[in-house]
Amino acid sequence: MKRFYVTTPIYYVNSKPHLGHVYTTLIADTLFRLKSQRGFDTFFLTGTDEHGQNIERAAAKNERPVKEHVDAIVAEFKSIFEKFNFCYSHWVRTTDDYHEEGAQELFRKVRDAGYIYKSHYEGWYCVGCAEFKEEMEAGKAPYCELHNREAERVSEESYFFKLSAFQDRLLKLYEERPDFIQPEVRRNEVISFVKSGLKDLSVSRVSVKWGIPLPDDPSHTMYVWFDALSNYITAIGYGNNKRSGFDNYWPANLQLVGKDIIRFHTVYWPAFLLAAGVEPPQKVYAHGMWLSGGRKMSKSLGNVININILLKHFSTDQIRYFCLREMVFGQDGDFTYEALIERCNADLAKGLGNLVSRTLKMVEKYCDSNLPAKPKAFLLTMPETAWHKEAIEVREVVLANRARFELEFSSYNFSRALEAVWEIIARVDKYISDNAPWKLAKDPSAREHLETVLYTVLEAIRFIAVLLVPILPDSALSVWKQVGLFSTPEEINPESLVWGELAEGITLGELKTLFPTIDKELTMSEIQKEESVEVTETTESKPTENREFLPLRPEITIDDFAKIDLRVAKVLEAERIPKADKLLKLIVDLGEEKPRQILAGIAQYYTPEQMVGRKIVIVANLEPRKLRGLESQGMLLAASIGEQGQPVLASFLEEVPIGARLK
Ligand code: ME8
Repeated sequence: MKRFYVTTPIYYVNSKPHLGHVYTTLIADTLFRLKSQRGFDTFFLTGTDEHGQNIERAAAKNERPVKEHVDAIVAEFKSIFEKFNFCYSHWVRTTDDYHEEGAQELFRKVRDAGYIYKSHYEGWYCVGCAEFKEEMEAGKAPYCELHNREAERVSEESYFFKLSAFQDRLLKLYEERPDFIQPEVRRNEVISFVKSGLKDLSVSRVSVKWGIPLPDDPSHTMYVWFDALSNYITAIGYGNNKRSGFDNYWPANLQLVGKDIIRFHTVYWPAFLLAAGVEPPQKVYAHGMWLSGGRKMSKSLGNVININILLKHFSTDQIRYFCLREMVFGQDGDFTYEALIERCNADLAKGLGNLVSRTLKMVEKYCDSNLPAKPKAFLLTMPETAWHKEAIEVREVVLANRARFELEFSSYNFSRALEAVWEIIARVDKYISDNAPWKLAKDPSAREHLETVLYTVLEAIRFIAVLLVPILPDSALSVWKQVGLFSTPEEINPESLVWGELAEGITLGELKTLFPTIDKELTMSEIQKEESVEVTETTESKPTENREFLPLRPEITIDDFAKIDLRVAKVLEAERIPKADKLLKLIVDLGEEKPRQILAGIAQYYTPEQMVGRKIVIVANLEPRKLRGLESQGMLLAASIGEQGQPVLASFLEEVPIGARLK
């Protein structure tokens, strides 16, 4: 029996679940359902990443014990995933006993193979990324653009993993298995990263307490990524006897991740496995990111799509459809409620929903709610009439698009796979309009023609339900029941679905509206109101959430302060910098002879349009420095707030002239 093991990343429990987390999980869920339907022995793993400094700090900020904090967030994740009816086979938590045992065993195997040594780590670490950062300039803290803060100095004893010994082996792996990393663009990025040289990796911390102790040296905790990545095998019994399935399911067929964490999954992860003598997974697919208003959806920016608001207005099937149809898998996509409503109305209500409802109403009316028998058209070797011929032609369109659907899905082209189904819907709609069953019903001599049309359309609908059930599980089942069919569509393998086997003498089930048409204006105004309440609530609760007070820096004299020249400047131009997602290039007027160029790590929080014309405060006498080959002649001031250090620009309530000095 063929098997299919699919995993999602395990999500950090330092913030609530949002659409991004739901997205990866719904793709895994769809693939899991699709493969199960096709007879595979399937396993679907998701879960939570619960260790590390970041989580330790998030708990401290909420003033509760770490375990209590992680349990509460895990419960939130689970309740959202339950609402989506995700049918994961197992939920792994890195705080589970078996996982700790298994992760320690993996570490032991890597160490026994000679790839771990003890040394001293002297360098920089970004807690937000859980990543060690390269020093760009001697003695200066590297700046993390993603978290808008400087990395922290770490100087401690540490165990190292000999990542440098794996450069050639990894490159060989990428070459021998070209589809190990998908899509191609990510594969190329990873190859050039590895070619540029790999340094040994610090894989333990003494200063972090919330983690898995190292085997034989519990004064160290395991590096969070070593701990987290091992979940994919500990959850199926590697290194422990509380779980099982490793021999059957490993190597995983597909590990789904967002492109933000590709390097951990395609460089560190296979290197750890190779070191321990375990085969790497078959494929790592890194999908794109949902953006909101052109910017990466992020909790600190406040532009995440709130799942509760989303679920209040849309069914899980509508959301699943939109996510798979709208975003070209692998690329970034912009999420807007307007686009979601449009898709729901055009494709689901007017498209699929209308086809099913008009067809079933005709069966109700013209056939007394009984499905017509298999027509002659499908029994003849040569069609006798033009309408026989047309019925056969519709069948061919259905069969061809079933094949296209399978092909596109197997290449992860979800959007195109859905287009194939909607091509069937369009063809069948046209078939109905051209043959006008409502006219045929008035003419008793046209009975065979009428039943041929209805049967053909019902067969097409049966095929559509079977194809769509992994994507729209509730709606496909509803169609099935409304038609009056037995069992469920998910029990039917589309590959063995035979045209013309629609059982005879079936009576329709109860008819229901599949997808109501959404009133765009009304829904948008409701959503906007709910979002503004949500924003106020989050902002109002900020002071309690944000109680952390960073220690003051050492005292300075007024003369020290007087050395800093702070000035008001006006932004004349602003633009994004290609290949630097986080930076904006600003041209600012300080009242000097010539405007200055400033590079600021705010692109994820402010658009160029928002910046132009705005007055800001800059450190005007800061030594210029180069970023991405461009000179930055000053630094703008912003408050750094929230977990991610979101910048909020310093500004004035009263009018201030350009060039004014702050003191
Ligand atoms: O990185 N669009 O956890 P995490 C699409 N614990 N997908 C998104 C998204 C967005 N805007 N935002 C998040 C971690 N995701 C680690 C993983 S695995 C051993 C450890 C999805 O909570 C996407 O899958 O930050 C991304 O890779 C993941 O959530 C990051 O989740």
